[in-house]
Parts: sequence; structure tokens; C-alpha cells
Amino acid sequence: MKKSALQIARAAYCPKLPEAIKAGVRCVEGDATCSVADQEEIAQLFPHTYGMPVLRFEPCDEVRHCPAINVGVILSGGQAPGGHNVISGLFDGLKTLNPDSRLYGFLLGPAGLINHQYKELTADIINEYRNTGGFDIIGSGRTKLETKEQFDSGLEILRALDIKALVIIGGDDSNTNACVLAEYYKKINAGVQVIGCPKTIDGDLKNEMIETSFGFDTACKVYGEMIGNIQRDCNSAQKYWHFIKLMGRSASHITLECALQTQPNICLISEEIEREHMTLDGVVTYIANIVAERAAKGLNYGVAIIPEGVIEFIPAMKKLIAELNDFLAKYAKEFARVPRNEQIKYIIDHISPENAAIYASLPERVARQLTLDRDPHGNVQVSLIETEKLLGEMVGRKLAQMKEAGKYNGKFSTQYHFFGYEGRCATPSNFDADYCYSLGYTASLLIGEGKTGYMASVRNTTRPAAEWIAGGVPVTMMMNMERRNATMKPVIQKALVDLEGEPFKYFASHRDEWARETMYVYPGPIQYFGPTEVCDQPTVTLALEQQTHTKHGKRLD
Ligand code: FBP
Repeated sequence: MKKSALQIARAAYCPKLPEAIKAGVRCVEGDATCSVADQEEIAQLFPHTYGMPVLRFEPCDEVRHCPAINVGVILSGGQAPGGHNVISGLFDGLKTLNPDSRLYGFLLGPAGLINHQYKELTADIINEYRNTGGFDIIGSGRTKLETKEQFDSGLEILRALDIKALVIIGGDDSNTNACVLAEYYKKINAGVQVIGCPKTIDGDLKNEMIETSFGFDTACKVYGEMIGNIQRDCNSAQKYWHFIKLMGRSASHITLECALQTQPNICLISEEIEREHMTLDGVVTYIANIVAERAAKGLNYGVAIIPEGVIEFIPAMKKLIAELNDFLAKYAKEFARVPRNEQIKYIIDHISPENAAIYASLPERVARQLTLDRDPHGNVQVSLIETEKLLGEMVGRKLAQMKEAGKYNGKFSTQYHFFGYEGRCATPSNFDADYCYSLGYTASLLIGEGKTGYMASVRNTTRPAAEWIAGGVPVTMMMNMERRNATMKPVIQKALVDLEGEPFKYFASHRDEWARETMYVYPGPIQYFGPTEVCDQPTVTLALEQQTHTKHGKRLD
């Protein structure tokens, strides 16, 4: 297959490993752990995997060799840059433990395990994918691995292939299910270990022990580059307001990181909108006032970045969406018979007056999206709602009113963008290439130690890779009880943007200045070769969280 010059050069890149796990290691156990909340319930639900200690690998003189072991690997959920390096790190680690060990990849996500679709990952295959983006080595999928029937079906193929350990690379839900599977296999003495790895560009699988999920770094750097390019265009032409929606599902980590990288004029953070109980009109007014303030200085242009889940965090919209979900689930047949040109009026006439008023105020296209685009569970798929257009159009209307009242005298022309898929399969940055390889290698060490119900953890990540700390965290330690589909379930606690955290506080203390002035920063494309301060920097979020970020964006070390 034809390869680009970068692909060829990048294939030779040797990901950096923590010094501590480069040769012989010993596994050091910390104290017993407990879950972040709901300790009693979680302990009861996970009698075999609850309370295990945090693990840390330290160097030791003796290089351990284990018996050969067959291992399976699954990529679960949305793509994230670096997945191939997790698999190559796992492969290399297993071969170091014993060259006769074998690795099998289950195809297209958890469905591959359930339906017995797999392929052996040999050195030739692994070498083709080192340091590349994407999940195409075995594919990924969103099938949820959660029922006993699925677990038992999986066990059949694991036994047939003599697989003794399974690595599940996924987000919070996939790792929750990995832990349920670990518990089940331990309970029935299946002899199969289950290890998780933290993946998602959304950045919402993180806590004290998991500093970041892989893929967040590269995806944000790709979006940062694109936003920077748009800002430069915007500043050159000086005639458009660009509204840019960014992926990230419910959490605003991606949007916040991109704001920290690029200093746009406006950046919405869903978690803050919810805390402040902002209305849709409040959000629109906030944006319109900034547009008007800039226009008063002759600046009829700007850039606004918006998290994709924002609509769900505006309390009134949340209520409207909830009522629409129930209403359309109940009256789906009747609604399907209503002629298209009467559908909006039909909804307005049948929902509560409070929600009807909000619904009626929405641009027609968005009102339709709220009623038509539903997922298999009957929920509105918020990522399909063109929030950037909704806000842009509503700001346009608000500015027209302000103009009539003599409070605004400018021009408002818009351009709309949605960045998501553009970044999910990018060639991993050095950070993600190294971090992912280290996670995969660490997973092999956890397997070698006979562990199950653990997530591979690599910490101290704002320091050079040689100083990173590798180990394992019991998945139950990250769990709490949450309502899912009307029942309380044990799940890994999702990390939304912490409004008391340094990244948000830094942003909040600078945003007014960024709004008034034009202080754009242009990050440029990810650099794979060159000086370490250009190529190896972690995200600003991570640097601020770990206090290695200074005013000038330089590390303190
Ligand atoms: P994961 O949480 O599975 O990693 O997926 C992240 C994500 O990219 C979200 O940001 C986005 O909302 C969603 O996947 C899109 O899903 P799909 O790939 O099914 O369109």
C-alpha cells in the first residue's frame, strides 16, 4: 500500500517508555482502596475485585520471564489517536515476558468477542500500524458488553483460543463493563484476567490516578491548529464571526483546552452554564453583548467555540428535551402521521406551556432536529443538533433587536464549523504515541503479575516520559452509583470540567480580555520531529492541573 513520507518516517519512531519499566520490574502494592462513593453498594456488587491496592512498577535487577500466555484485545467505542500504540506496547511487553506469547484482536469492538470474530496480531501486522492514528488494525464498535449471555459467549472463544487475559481499551462505560466482566470471570473461576486502558478524546475519564485519557492530547492539538487557522483568516478578512462546535459529548474539556491553546473571543463551558442556571436567552445575550462591544470598536469579527453537549446543560433546554423524549416515545405513531408543515405547531400544542414557549422560540431547523433525530433508546442525539447554527441565528436576531433599540451598530456575518471526526484518527502526537505505548506495555506487566479488574495507569505525565510512573488502579476505586435507564448502576464516575480547577480558573480570569481584544494564538500543526519544547508538550489542561504551566506557556521544570 502506498504510504506518505510522514507515514514512512513515523513508522521508525520509538515511543518513549518510563525508565522504571524498561528492564526488570517489581510490583509494589499500596494500601487497600475503596470506591469514590457508595462504598457499601459497590463492595457488595464486586466482592472479588473490590478494595484491591493501587499498584506501582519499580525497577529491579531481576528480569522476570513468565510462561507463554495468549491475550485478547478489544478496541471499544469512538476512535482516539494512539490506539494502535496501546496494542503495539501490549504486544512488545508480552513478547518481552515470553517470546512465545500470542496476541489476538477481536474485530469491530466488543461484538467481535461475543460473535467470535478475531485475528491473530503477528509482528508483521503490528509493525504496519506502529505510531499511526485510527483503530483500523482490528476496528472498533459500540456494542455494550454487559449481559451474562455475552460474557459466557465470550468465554467460549477465549477458551477455544486458550486466552488467559483480555485487554479492553475504552472509555468510562467500556471500562465499567470490563470490571463487571473481571468480577464475573473471577467469580466463576474462568481463569481469564481482564485489564482496562483509558481511552477517549473527550477527556472525561480522569481522576487522581488516571491523569488523562489517551487521544485527548492529539485531538485537541488538531482542533487547536484548525481554530488557530480560522482565527488568522478571521483576523485577515475582518468580516465574519465564526461559530465553531467541538466534539466532547457532555464534557467541555476539549473546548476548554482549545480555548487555552488559542484564546478565542468567546468560549462556552457547559458545566458553568449549568452551575449559573443560564437560560438560552442568557447565553445568546452574553454572546450578543460581546459582538456589540467589539462592533463598537469597529471589530465586526470574532471566533466563538462551543462544546457539542451545551444544549443539555441549559436547564430549560434540558427540561424541554426530557419532555420531548417522553412525548415522542408515547405518541410516536400519531406524530408520524402529522404532515411535515404542521409538526412544529403540533408539538407546541401538545407540550407544557413553559416548554412550548422555548420550543417556539427556536429556529425551525433546530426545532425539527429536536423532534426527528433520535437514538435507539428514544433520546434526542444532541451531537446532531446544530448548536453552532442555533446560537449564531439567535444572536443575529438579538442583535437586530439591539440595533432597533440603538444599542448596536455593526455588521454580523457568520460562518459555521463542527470539528470532531477530523481529530479522532490523527497521527498521534509524541505525547499520545509515548503515553499509549506505555499504557499498553503496563497492561502487559499487569497481566504478567496475574492481576484482574485493574486499569493500566501512567502518571506524572507532565514530566519527561522517562520519569512517568507506571502501575495499575482497581477499577472499582473509580466507581459510584448512578441512575442509568431508570435503575441505579455501578459506573466509573465521569469527570466533567471542574469549575474550581486551575484550567477553568485560568480561562475565566482571561476570557474578558480575549473577548474585547484580538489576542489569538496560532498553535500550528502537530510537530513530530524537532525540539522537545515544540514536539513533546502535554496539553495546557494537564500542565495547569499539575501546575507546570506559567504565564508564558512554558514549563516550570
Ligand atoms: P467515546 O466516548 O466512545 O470515546 O467517543 C467520543 C466521541 O467522539 C464523542 O466526542 C462524540 O460525541 C461521539 O464519540 C460520536 O460518536 P460516533 O462516532 O458514534 O458518531
